[in-house]
Amino acid sequence: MNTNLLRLSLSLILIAISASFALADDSKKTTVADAAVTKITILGTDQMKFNLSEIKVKKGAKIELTMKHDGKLPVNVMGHNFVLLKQGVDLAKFAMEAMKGKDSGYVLPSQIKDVIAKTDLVGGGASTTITFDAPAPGTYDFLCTFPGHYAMMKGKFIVE
Ligand SMILES: [Cu+2]
Repeated sequence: MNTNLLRLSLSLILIAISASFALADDSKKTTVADAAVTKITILGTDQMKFNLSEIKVKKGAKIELTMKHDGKLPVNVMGHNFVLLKQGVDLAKFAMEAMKGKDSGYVLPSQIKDVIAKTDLVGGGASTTITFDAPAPGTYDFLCTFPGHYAMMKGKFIVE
């Protein structure tokens, strides 16, 4: 191995070690792991809309996604969730089938195989957070599966 390269990697390791000590002293308790987490907040409204139609993340990202219902209507009237589908899954077909899943947050147990990540259903004022690993680079569909919402509440989740 090239000696200069070796020296360079050794100094990088030392820098990384000192950095983690520095962070450990931080009263805000920031950790190296947290810094690598991509935090996303998506809002759902009483007007049956998401505030985002596109979400972009880097490949390999650890994602912490918060689904927040920014409205006032109760969950049984205007519930929202965030469901990220695997590639090749037909969004409309999935949504039609999901309508039968009232008792399981409008995603049937048999549909879990088509899902990368999903949140619980939330009503006005509530929020819920999930964590998951970014899937392979590509474009994915996300939607809200509350009956009738998918036509308005859907978007693209892009891993770069
Ligand atoms: Cu919805």
